[in-house]
Amino acid sequence: MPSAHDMPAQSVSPLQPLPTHPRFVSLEGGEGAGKSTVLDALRQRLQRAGHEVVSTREPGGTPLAEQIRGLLLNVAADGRALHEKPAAETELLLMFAARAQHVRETIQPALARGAWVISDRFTDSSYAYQGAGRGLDTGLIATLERDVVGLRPGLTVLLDLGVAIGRERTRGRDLYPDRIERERDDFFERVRRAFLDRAAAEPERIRVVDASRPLEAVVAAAVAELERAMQRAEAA
Ligand code: Z5A
Repeated sequence: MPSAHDMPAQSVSPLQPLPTHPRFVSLEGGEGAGKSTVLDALRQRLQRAGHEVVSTREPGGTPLAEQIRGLLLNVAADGRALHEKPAAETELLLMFAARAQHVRETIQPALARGAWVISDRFTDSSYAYQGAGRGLDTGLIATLERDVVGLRPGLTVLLDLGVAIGRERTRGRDLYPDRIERERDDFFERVRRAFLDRAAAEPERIRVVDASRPLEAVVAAAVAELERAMQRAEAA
């Protein structure tokens, strides 16, 4: 009988079904799409209905994961790099190291006690940025997702926005953009395409909201998606 080492590596499809949780919501999209404002509106809608809500973000969401976020994104006060550029694989593994901690320390305990969790980004971002953006193998990302995370949100609101509009909205916000924001437009075009492809493959979970509209319209569309998710969670 062949040992595990003799066997071909198992390929995991990035679109394979994983368990979803009805009270777990993620927000995805490019920069300037309005995730911060939408997250706040979703949190308020849930709180009005009497729910406990944990709002969190990735990379981050625990003290250790926030430190990893700093390693991944921060630049020095004068805009210079703090260390050598991480290899794409390093970047991916640090994203998943932060996520492993986030899931175990923040997300799972909150879901277990009956709270709703809203996360500004989750694993779909790794497929989009490290997979499509950096060109890493999506089979590897799927393996990490299955073995390290093992959970998908019940609802992902994808705030879809053209790259140029996103840049325009965030222009002048930070003196120095973070390490990933410094990428070129073709990187962000690939990221956007990957998010839309994932939404087309999982239309029930990933709901696309046109984020080029006025903020009130974007918020209203996202809240409508949340209300459907609240009904599903009641029925579950
Ligand atoms: N990343 C990764 O590579 N892999 C991963 O697995 C994960 C993350 C989890 C950090 O994310 C980076 O990590 C991110 C992906 C990578 N890098 N990039 N680029 P982040 O979420 O912290 O960074 P971000 O996406 O760049 O955040 P953002 O630019 O702050 O986006 P936002 O929260 O969607 O934008 P906002 O702050 O709500 O809005 C920005 C401005 O636009 C603000 O002035 C708003 O008033 C304005 N705005 C927003 N919506 C509208 C509308 N509809 N009309 C007019 N003005 C608007």
